[in-house]
Amino acid sequence: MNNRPLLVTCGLPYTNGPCHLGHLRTYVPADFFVRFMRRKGEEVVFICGSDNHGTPIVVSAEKEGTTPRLLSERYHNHFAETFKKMHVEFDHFGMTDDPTTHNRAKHLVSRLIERGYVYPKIINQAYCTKCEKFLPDRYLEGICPHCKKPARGDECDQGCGKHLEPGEILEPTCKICGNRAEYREQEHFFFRLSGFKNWLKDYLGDLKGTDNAINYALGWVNEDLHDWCITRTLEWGVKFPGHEDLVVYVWVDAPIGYIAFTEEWAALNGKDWKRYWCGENTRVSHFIGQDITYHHCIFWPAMLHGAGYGIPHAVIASGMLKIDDHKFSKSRGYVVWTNEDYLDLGLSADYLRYYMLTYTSHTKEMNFSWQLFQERVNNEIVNNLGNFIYRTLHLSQKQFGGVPDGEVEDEIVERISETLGMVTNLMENYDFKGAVDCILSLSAWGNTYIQNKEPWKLAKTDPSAMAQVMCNCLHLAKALTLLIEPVMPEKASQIWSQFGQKDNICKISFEQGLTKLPPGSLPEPSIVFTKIDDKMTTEFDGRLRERIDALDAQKKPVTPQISIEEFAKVEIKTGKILSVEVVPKSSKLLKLQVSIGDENRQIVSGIAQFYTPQDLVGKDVVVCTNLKPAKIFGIESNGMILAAGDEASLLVPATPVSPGTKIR
Ligand code: B3M
Ligand code: ZN
Repeated sequence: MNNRPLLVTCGLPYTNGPCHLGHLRTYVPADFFVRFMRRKGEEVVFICGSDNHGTPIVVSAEKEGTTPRLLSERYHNHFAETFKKMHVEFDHFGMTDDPTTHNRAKHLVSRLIERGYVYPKIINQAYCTKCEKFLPDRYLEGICPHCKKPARGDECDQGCGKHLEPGEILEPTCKICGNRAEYREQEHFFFRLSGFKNWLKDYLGDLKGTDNAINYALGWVNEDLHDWCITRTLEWGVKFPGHEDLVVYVWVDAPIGYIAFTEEWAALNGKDWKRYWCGENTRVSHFIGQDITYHHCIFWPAMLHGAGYGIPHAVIASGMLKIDDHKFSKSRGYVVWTNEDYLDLGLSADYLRYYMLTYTSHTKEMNFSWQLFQERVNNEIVNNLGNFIYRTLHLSQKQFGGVPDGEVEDEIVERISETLGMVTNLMENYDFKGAVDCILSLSAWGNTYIQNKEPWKLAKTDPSAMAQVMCNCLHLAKALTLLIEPVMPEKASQIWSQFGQKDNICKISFEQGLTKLPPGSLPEPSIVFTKIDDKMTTEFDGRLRERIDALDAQKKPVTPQISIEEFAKVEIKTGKILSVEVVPKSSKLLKLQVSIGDENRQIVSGIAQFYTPQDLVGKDVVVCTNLKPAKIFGIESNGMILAAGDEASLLVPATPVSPGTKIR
C-alpha cells in the first residue's frame, strides 16, 4: 500500500465524433486498474473529460454548420453516457472549454512566461489567399518532411507519427479549398523545450508505466528537442495571456484539463486538488493511446516542471487497434462504433471489456473481429468462469439450499491468496492481460477440482464430503467474483447477490470480501454468462462487411453523367466496309474504306489482331462519323468503327439497314 494519493487520468476524447473501440482501448484498462487498486485499499481519484479546443473541433463544427461549443456539448454528453454504459466510471468528467481549464491554463502559461520559458519569434505561417485565413494544424495538409508520407499540419498521422511545427510541412495545402498555401510571416510564441533536455532524460529514467511509452520518449529526448510553438491564430480556444488575437495550441490546454477537472472534482467533494498536483508526494498516472506519447512524456512533464507543478508518476500507453486485421480506419469502414455497432444491439459491455483486456497485452496491437470475440466469450467467460460459478451455486443450492456447514480447506485459501499476489504484481506492472489470464487460471483450476471431486456423486454416498467440496467451491467462486469485478462489474454484481450479499460489490475490498460465507440459505442461482451464437456473429460481421463494401463502392471513380444534348453531339451511323488494306509495319492497324451512305470514309482501325481483311469486306458496321480527323501511323483516319472490349468485338446492326442510317 502506498500513502501517496493516486490520481488516474485517461486521454481526453475530442468532441468531434462518436465513441468507437479505439477510444475504449484506453478507458477500459484504466477503469480496470482503478477498480482493482480500490479493492486493494488504495485511495484513487479517476479523472477525465472532453477535449473541446483546437482545429479538429473547429473544422468539424464548420462542416456541420454549428458552433464549436454546441458541437462540443453534444459529443461531451455522448462520451459521458457511453462511458457510463461501458461501466467506465470517472469521478469527474469535465470539459476543457469550461472556465476552470481556461483559468488554469492562463495561470500555468503565465508562470512559464514569468520564468522565462516562453519567447516570441517571427515564423512562416501557412496562409490561404483564397480563404484569406492563416492555416494552423488541421487546416493544413501536405507531406511529412521526415518520412514523406501525407501528413496534417501539426502531425504526421499516416507515417512516422512525428509532431510537426508550423512551417515544417512540405507542399502545404489548404484543407478547406485545396489551394496551395503560401507562407507569411507572423509573430508566435515558443516554449523553450530544448532547455529541458537533461532534466527530461533524468525524469524519463524514473518514469513508471509501459515500455512502449518510456522507451519511445527516451529515444526522442536523445535525438533533438525542438522548441515548441504554443500559439495559434484561431478564435476558438484559451487566449494566450496578453494577446487577444492568439490562442494557445490545443496540446497546451488539453492536458491542463487534467488539473482543472481535478479542481472541479475537489470543489464538488470538499477536497484539496493541490494534494494531487503539487509537491513531491503526488502520484499522477496517465492512461493514453500510444500515438500521444510525445505529448505526455515530453511536452507535458516539461510544462509542469517549468511551471512548478508536480510531475506525472506513470504513463501507460495502449497499443493501437485493428479491425479484422485491417488498420483501423473510419473512412474505409474498418471501425466498430461503441453504441451503434455494439451496445445498441443489446450486447454486454462486460464482454467487450473482457475482450479488450485479454485479446493481447496492453501495449501491443489489438485486433477485433466478431469471430474472435465469439470464441473468447464462449470458451473463456462462459465455459470456464461462468461454468464454475454456476455449477457451484447450482449444486450447493440443490443439495443444501445454500451454504453448507463446514470450513474452507487451507489449500483453497492458499490458492486464492497466491493468485491475488500474482494479480497484484501484474497490475502494478500494468500487465492487464496477464492479470486477467491469471484470474481465469484460478477458475480453470476450480473446474478441474470440481470435476475430480465429483460432488454430485457424493450426494448419496458421502454428504459430509460433498459439503466439504461445496464449501471450498463456494469460497473460491466468491473470491473469483471479487477478482473479476474490475473486469466485468455488471456481471460480477449480479453474481454477488447470488451469494446472498446485499452490499454493493464496488465498495467491498479484498480484505472485507475474502471472508468465508456463513452457512445458510442462498437465493436460487441463475445463469449470468450466456453464449454468443453463430447467427449473431454472422449478422454482426455482415453489418461490418456491408459498411466496408459500401464505402469501397463510393470510392470507385464514377463516370460523370451527360445530358441528352451532350449525347446528341455524337454522330453515329451504320456503314458498310468496302475494302481493307494491311498497314505495312503495323501489327495492329488496318486501313478501311467505309461507305456511310452518300459518302465514303477512310478509317484506320486497331483491329488487325482479331480480323483479317477477308473477314471484314462487305460487313455492316457502326461508325462514329463526327470524330475530328486524325493521322494514325501517318495515314489519315476520318471516323471510328465501334467495337466492344479488349478483343474488339464489332458492333453490327441486328437486321440489315442501308449504310448511313443514323443511330439514335
Ligand atoms: N484529444 C485525443 C488524441 O489525440 C486528444 C487527447 C488529449 S489528452 C490531453 O488521442
Ligand atoms: Zn483555402
